[in-house]
Amino acid sequence: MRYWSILFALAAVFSIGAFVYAPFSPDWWLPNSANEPYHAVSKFGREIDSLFLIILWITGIVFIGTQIALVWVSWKYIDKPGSVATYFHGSQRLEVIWTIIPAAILVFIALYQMGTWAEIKFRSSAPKVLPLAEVTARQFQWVIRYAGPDGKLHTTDDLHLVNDLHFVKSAEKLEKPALIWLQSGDVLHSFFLPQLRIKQDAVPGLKIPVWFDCDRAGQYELLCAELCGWGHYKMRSKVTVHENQADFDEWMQRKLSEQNQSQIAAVAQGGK
Ligand SMILES: [Cu+2]
Repeated sequence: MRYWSILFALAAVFSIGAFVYAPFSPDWWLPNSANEPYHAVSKFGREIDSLFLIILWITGIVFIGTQIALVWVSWKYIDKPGSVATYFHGSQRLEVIWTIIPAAILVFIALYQMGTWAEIKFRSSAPKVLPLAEVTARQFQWVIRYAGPDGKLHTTDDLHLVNDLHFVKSAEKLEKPALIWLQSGDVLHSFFLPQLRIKQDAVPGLKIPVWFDCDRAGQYELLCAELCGWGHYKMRSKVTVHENQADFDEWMQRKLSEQNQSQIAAVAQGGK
């Protein structure tokens, strides 16, 4: 019955519509921040998004072609009384063609993304700056140890915070991306900054450099993207991107004096 091929065509039209709409409305399917719904707020983010979009275009075109072919076949080869099916043993030429084309597309994507991958992941591309902080993932929080005013980690002026990541926005060509060292205190976790398109596993026994940039000051999110136990969801944390270094330093001073006071209080209570 043609009724079925029409119903099938409707499903195809709706899904093709979703594909056609997606590239024009990235806010609909990419995790962008509220103050910038249409664009990624980091240089790395924009590069990752352009890779997403290329893959979306390729899969979209193939998908639309396949849907049109399916609808056409189900319309044309409708069951008619008296018609007899013919059987054949497949076509080696077709098999070769539809193996080579996807293989060529995969090779193209692999080569095309190499520059972005190298820039975001190769250790040799890590910014030559002192690390902002050491981030330790554990069930179920991010323990963040900031280098403090002397800029060095593991000294007495370090600032210890939980689930609260701060760094300075990167100005055009002036400032380098922020660098952290990522490690895990127990199981596998994954350091995920969705609005900045950064994701890196925290692996027990390894210290991994992670660098990221953001060109809009504001509030963002840090999540754990690796199911690490019952409290996995609790690892949702705040990210604050400061407008400039002075702003960041002022915040750091405030937090340090809070930390010193709580230490003094702890010592005084312990002494009684
Ligand atoms: Cu986790």
